Amino acid sequence: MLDKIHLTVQGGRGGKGCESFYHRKDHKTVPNGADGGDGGSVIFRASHNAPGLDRLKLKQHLSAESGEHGSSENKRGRKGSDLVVLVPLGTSLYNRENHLAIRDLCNEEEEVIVAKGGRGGSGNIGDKEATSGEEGEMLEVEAEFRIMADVFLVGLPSSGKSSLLHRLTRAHIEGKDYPFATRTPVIGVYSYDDYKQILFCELPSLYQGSTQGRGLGTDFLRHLARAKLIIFMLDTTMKYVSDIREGLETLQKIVYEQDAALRQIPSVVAVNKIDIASDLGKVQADLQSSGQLYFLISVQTGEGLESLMDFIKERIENDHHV
Ligand SMILES: Nc1nc2c(ncn2[C@@H]2O[C@H](COP(=O)(O)OP(=O)(O)OP(=O)(O)O)[C@@H](O)[C@H]2O)c(=O)[nH]1
Ligand SMILES: [Mg+2]
Repeated sequence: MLDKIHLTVQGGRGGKGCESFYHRKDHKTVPNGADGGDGGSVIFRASHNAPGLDRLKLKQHLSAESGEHGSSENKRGRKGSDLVVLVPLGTSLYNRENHLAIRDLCNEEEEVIVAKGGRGGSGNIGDKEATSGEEGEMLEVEAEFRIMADVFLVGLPSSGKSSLLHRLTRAHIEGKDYPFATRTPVIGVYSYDDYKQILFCELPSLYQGSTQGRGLGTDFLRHLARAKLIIFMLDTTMKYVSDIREGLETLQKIVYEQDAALRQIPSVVAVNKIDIASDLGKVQADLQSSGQLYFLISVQTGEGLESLMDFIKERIENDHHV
């Protein structure tokens, strides 16, 4: 999935104002050229139904319709139609020239005018001078899509992220007995109390080699920017790390080195597979010395999941910063 694209967007040109005269019977000439129509604007609108940004990659130049020229006999030119570009919720737009953010489109139907159409020119009616229409705005835009989810699962290979997501959300994924099975982010919806929902997202696994581009790399961590809670997930098998502390440090180092601002996002640690732990005492001691909030769970037996979920619900329901 392509998550970042560059586009040139251009508002429509304003139509020309008309210069024309009406010859009255008394031989006087009266100006009757009308104004040109305004050019259409390019508008980006967030929609659940929008296809991915990939589709826009095919049309790198997006322009709205120009306004029609004015004509004689006071006939104004028609306004050019706006071009409405549908993008997925969670799309951020930036101006590539000055690197300023244009808007984060995070709500259904939210929209922003990115390139305004040019104003139509004046006609010579009323003895005005006839003018040509203005050019529409032209802008180089970067559109970046980041998944909108509440809770992100970030963890070691085969720690049980897919299994947890499957158990909580019945998303059509299954735990696989080989590492890095999840190659792209996966979303699942957890529904409870009849109408409440929490959106979970599993990101591909991380381990020490990820920062050197091994495994599946780290690019997908961009999606964490709008997370309300990050769950750092490990397990008791120690396949990829020598102990829990090292595992946790590895995960957090990779995530926070990618973007230091991610430290502001609340996080919690979940250590899975306690059903097969060989030394749970050591795991607990390591976690306690890390000073971080943690949960011991087994996705397989269900142990510890209720406490973890109570914590997550409480956290998400009380999250008031947008
Ligand atoms: N014993 C035990 N096995 C588990 C538990 N949870 C998951 N597993 C197994 O661990 C393996 C990996 O599980 P996944 O859910 O695919 O792990 P993941 O973190 O999504 O792994 P990748 O995305 O492939 O890196 C699977 O064979 C699961 O059946 C658990 O609580 N106990
Ligand atoms: Mg997985």
